[in-house]
Amino acid sequence: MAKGTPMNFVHLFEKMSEPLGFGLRGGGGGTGDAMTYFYYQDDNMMTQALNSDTMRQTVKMMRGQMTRAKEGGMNINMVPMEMPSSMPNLRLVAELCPKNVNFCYFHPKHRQAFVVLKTIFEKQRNPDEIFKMACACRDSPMINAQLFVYALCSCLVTRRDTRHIPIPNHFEIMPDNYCTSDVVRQANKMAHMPEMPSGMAGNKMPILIDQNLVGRGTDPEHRLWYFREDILVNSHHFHWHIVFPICSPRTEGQPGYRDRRGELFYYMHHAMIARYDTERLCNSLPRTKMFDFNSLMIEEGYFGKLSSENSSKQWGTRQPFTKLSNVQTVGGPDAIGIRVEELTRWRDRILESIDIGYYVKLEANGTEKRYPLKDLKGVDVLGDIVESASGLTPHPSYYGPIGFHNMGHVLIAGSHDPTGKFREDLGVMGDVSTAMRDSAFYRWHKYIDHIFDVHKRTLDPYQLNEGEFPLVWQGIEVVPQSFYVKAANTSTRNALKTFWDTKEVDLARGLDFRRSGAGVMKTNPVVGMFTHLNHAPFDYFLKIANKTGKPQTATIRIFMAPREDENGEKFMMHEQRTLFFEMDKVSKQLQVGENEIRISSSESSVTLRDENGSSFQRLEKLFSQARTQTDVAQEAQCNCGWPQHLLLPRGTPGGTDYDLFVIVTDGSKDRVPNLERKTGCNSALSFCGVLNEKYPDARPMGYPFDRNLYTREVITSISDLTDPCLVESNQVPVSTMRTTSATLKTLQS
Ligand SMILES: [Cu+2]
Repeated sequence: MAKGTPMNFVHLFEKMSEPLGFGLRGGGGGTGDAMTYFYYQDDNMMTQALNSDTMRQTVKMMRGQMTRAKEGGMNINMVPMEMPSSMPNLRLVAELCPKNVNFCYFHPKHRQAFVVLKTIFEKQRNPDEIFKMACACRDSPMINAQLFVYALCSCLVTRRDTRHIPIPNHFEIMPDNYCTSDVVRQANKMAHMPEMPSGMAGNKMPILIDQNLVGRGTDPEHRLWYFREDILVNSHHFHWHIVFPICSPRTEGQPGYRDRRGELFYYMHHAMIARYDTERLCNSLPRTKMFDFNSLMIEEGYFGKLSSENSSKQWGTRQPFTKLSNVQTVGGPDAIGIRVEELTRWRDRILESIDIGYYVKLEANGTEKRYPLKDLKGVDVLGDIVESASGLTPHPSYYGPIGFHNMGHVLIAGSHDPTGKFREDLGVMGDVSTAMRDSAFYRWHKYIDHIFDVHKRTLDPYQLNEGEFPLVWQGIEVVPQSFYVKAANTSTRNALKTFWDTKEVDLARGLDFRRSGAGVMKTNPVVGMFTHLNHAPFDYFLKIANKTGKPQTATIRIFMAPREDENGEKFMMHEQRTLFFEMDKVSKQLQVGENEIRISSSESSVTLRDENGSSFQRLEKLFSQARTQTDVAQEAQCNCGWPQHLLLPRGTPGGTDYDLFVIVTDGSKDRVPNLERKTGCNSALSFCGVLNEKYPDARPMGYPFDRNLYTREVITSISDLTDPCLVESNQVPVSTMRTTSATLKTLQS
């Protein structure tokens, strides 16, 4: 019987442009481990799934070959593909997002297709039924392969009964969304080369994924290439959006409901902007300018050199100083029609709602009602209004049925060919896995963040001892001067080091179906190597005095921000507040008296625990070693989390000062009732929450920097309170990067 086991699901994501019956899948566990072969149980299903005679012949031939190989003693898992009990009509999906176009998550029609397909998967009764449906859809001439990946991933990570199923790295499933076209071409070539005898590196040297090549040093903006083009930054953004999809229901208790989703949209994106601005400052660049609604101009250009394997077309590019105009493409059923005027109208309504402190909701009976925005839940509703999709926004026609934020993405993504005259594809701003490569992303999100800040400024500032969330916890204090950081194997306090590092990824799992003779039996890895920023791991140390006379549970919240602005002036508190980004949040038991605390940077609440955790190879290894399916689930990650290697900003060769801030709050008040701690998904809690559970912190996200602080007497500047933390960078200049990578390559061979 067709089984929806984690391993079978993982193999569905391999070689997306190749029909399932074309060859073996998996096999990364080790020599002799079972590989998987999917076969059609009846010819009728195959006829529906594959629309060409050649494909059907190939699949039949392969099935014979695999059966003989298994009889000959080869360790092959034969997995049948069965027809689902009822097969939906997929024509609507095909019309909204045809099979061979480049799927873009923000494209209004593609998003509708995503919702339809995800709903089809969601309606299935159990994992086995989802698996059957996924097999029937995957190769269908009606289903776009990229869309399939988004919809199935999103279904698997949001359902309760599939939370044990790990999702492989998106950059391995679709490397063409993360690597330039020349890398993909080289990888394809390499996949077809014969294996060399062991000991001869020859043609299996890693392919250099050089993201630095998207621009030149003559453009100051290019200094930030290592941040924007980082593979894990972009895959984090993809995973966040599929964990919190646009079609989540608004009502608590409904399947797929995500607690405080709108607020997390604000908070996670706010943290990315604060982090990016911090990175800009240490690269001698001013903070990002927000999108200008008067000029409608995007000053920065972007030429990403990405092309889509699925559509065989380049992603759209954009000249500097491109002015936004209406995107009204003509042609196929997936044509777009949106106007700048609508964008400004929705923006005005959102800002007006914030000013008057009420939002408008369209009730089920068709009447409109006002609800307060100036309360604790306001930011959550505002997040849904701003990001928005018709199911989430309280009033689709008033605040925009496709959403203010989403619409900005499309207008920017279509700005290079707004009428479709040149049949250009959307630019990278059109999709969640590519948008962060483009400077325009930060400009647009700075505006989005500004809207939330306008709202947050309408709320009462946090005060020392009064209000709902006082800053002081009576009887508990961080011992003065006791808080510092120290890198491993050093004795210097508050001095951290960053450096360039490299990471390898397997590109073979996402390559197309032209397998070589040997490749039919087994796909050998094609290793790509990319350069990224990294830092020496470090620990936070602090002492907390508990004078309450009884043990307590504390939440320790650690934040970091740049100390000086672009002119070298020390930030005033009201400005620096928005630049603080979370470094960690941990719960600790406090005994009576003084408590010495040590927290490791590698277990940060904002980062992925293990950056290699969800590679196909790693998952296969886990499957082959695991005694039960749950073993895998406990190890598996959801890939939602900021990359650990970008936890720290780059700093400068001479060192840059940062402010590190810690606040300790009462854990008994931060605790969320009925939180189930068992989770199959070991994501970064602060940015991704716990799957299908309450967000694990009762305070507003970003506390205490999300609102103004009561500043009259005590806290005029955070830097008066803390020792600065110096981040030193011993990186080589960017111009010698290629040499560095080449040296590493030689060392490895
Ligand atoms: Cu986003």
